[in-house]
Amino acid sequence: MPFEKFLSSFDPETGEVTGARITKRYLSELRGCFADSAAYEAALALADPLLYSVSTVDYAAGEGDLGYAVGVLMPGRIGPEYYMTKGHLHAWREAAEIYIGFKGDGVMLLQAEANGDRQMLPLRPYQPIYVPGHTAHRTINTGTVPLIYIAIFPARAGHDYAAIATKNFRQVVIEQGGQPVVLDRAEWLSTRGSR
Ligand code: PAN
Ligand code: ZN
Repeated sequence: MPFEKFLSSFDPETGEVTGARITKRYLSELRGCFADSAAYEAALALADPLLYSVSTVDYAAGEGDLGYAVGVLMPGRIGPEYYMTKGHLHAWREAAEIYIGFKGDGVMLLQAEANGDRQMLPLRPYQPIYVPGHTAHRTINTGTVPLIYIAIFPARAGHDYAAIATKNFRQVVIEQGGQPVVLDRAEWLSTRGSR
């Protein structure tokens, strides 16, 4: 059975992946991600909830190899801003990635490193999102149940969190009147500041 090890399985209802490496991210690890830093510190003073877990399956780490991860991102908000992943560029910038939603309502923010081109796209079943290389990406749960998705990437992709953490994503996704809206981060912050 030479290829048996290449069969894996996950539960799209819970995001559980048999035999996977699990990374858990708590609110305290997302300092600087949420635009409203006062709301962030106030929430963290009360509790440090689990925001998401990522189960990664890698087979080999050579050039040409692939891996995948199943993410479970909890519903919730900091102020009006929905729970999100840290977001990153790939350490190997050329590496692209494909995301597919399984369950829940979410979006992704994509932002090109070179010129700041940016867009919010829905993360849904049957609508794979291709994240090209050199593109920062962040996942956001805009719904009321855990958002479950798969990401398939070159094994060599790696994560560079620092580059986008410094510049930050230029867009924020916030709840307004029960609906998610995407706004320019700087403009939104200046509107709130002038209240
Ligand atoms: C995904 C992400 C996962 C968690 O596997 O790593 O959604 O997001 P952060 O890594 O930004 O915390 C992926 O994009 N891998 O390349
Ligand atoms: Zn990625």
